[in-house]
Amino acid sequence: MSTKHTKLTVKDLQPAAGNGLFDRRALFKGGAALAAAMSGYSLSKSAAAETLEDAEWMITQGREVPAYGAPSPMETEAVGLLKRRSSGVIGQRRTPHHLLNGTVTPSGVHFYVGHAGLPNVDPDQHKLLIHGLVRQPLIFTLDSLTRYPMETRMAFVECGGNSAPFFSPEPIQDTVQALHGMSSCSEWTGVMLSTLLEETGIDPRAKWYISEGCESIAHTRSVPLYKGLDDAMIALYQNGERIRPEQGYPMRMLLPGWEGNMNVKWLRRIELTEMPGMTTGEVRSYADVLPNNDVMLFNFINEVKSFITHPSPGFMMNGPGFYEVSGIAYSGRGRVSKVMVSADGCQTWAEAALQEPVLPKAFTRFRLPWRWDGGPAVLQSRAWDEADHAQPTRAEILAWRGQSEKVPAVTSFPSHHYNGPTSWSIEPDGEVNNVYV
Ligand SMILES: Nc1nc2c(c(=O)[nH]1)N[C@H]1C(S)=C(S)[C@@H](COP(=O)(O)O)O[C@H]1N2
Ligand SMILES: [Mo]
Repeated sequence: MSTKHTKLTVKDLQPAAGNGLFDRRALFKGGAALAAAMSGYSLSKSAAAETLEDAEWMITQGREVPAYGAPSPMETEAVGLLKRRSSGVIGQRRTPHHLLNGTVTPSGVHFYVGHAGLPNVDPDQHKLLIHGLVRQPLIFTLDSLTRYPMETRMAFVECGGNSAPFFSPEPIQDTVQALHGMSSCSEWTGVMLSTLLEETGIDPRAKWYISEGCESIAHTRSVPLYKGLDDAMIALYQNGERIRPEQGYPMRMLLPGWEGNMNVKWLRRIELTEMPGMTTGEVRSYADVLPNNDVMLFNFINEVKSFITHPSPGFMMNGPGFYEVSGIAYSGRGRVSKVMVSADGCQTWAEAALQEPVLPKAFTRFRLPWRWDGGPAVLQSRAWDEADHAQPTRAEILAWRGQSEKVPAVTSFPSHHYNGPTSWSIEPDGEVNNVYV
């Protein structure tokens, strides 16, 4: 064990909140010594006490290295959850947040939502047209786009339907993958839309633009032009390699922090307009009907959200002692500024450590040391962003979003834009459940 850590004992540490949460600074001071002190056992046994046994893989030749690598074949669990549409086409894949750590979603388990399967786009034939209220309509090939200056940034993409199970009157028992898995974060590289609009010029009457995909159903969404000139990107690369077919190969509209549905994949056409197109995605699927029957038509920003991934449903706690509580926070308005965690069902709170770098409109990993006493506990996180928006309580979001009687009974509860909290109960037998507090 490293000797550079100060030896800490439990009584040196100030609990920051009820039911065993410790000050976040303890993470940086204590390290492994802290874990050992809190769990009441030594993390590494002395070498004299036990010898390591030879395993099969230590005495045989290793297997061949694939030209394109894949996760360990032992990681059979770390796969996306698939959901089929009635047509038989896979319509969704969800990210297994409970099996991941850090802030980047591996491309192979980036969530996927589509309505007509994956088009087999030939990059040499694919073209992007920018037209409408521009001075000079232009057509770009992949090759011509690659000659423009590019930018790289981290950004999450989240479906407006993510986390909808939390509107259910009774908590739905499932993994964080099933409940929050339609949100993922990648490093994206591409050409800023503003760069291309400098080339085409903009007619002063243009206030919106419409993006269209090239798959059989030609998915279409309207975007206010100010977003297009701010941080919209024609993304060509994802986590360093060409964007995956599921994410829109060979190019997608990336709108950092804005509703997934607007991030049009397999992008082929951008039309500058005076008015929005009033497409299915904006007037039907992603419009929220409020209890007073008002309809929120243009609800673009993914508001601040957080959820705990470790521990979470599916985990079995392995006895009382030290655990790291950790999870993901993000906001479509910018950086996450603070995450508070409770272990006693919101009676007391401790501030979590935010893993640096904290980037705008990207996943932020939060962590907090916790000593579980073996009794019942309820973990919940709550995040704030730099625009000073707080994640609402469940009561607040239900009061505001509720259920209109005029909503056709697709589901018995609202199904989009839930950014309230998530609470996990820890049962004395070690089971983790979804609960409402
Ligand atoms: N062309 C096209 N773009 C699309 C879609 C689609 O079906 N076709 N689905 C949208 C929806 S509903 C979401 S949530 C996001 C999901 O992005 P991802 O699959 O890369 O995670 O893509 C959006 N862009
Ligand atoms: Mo979506």
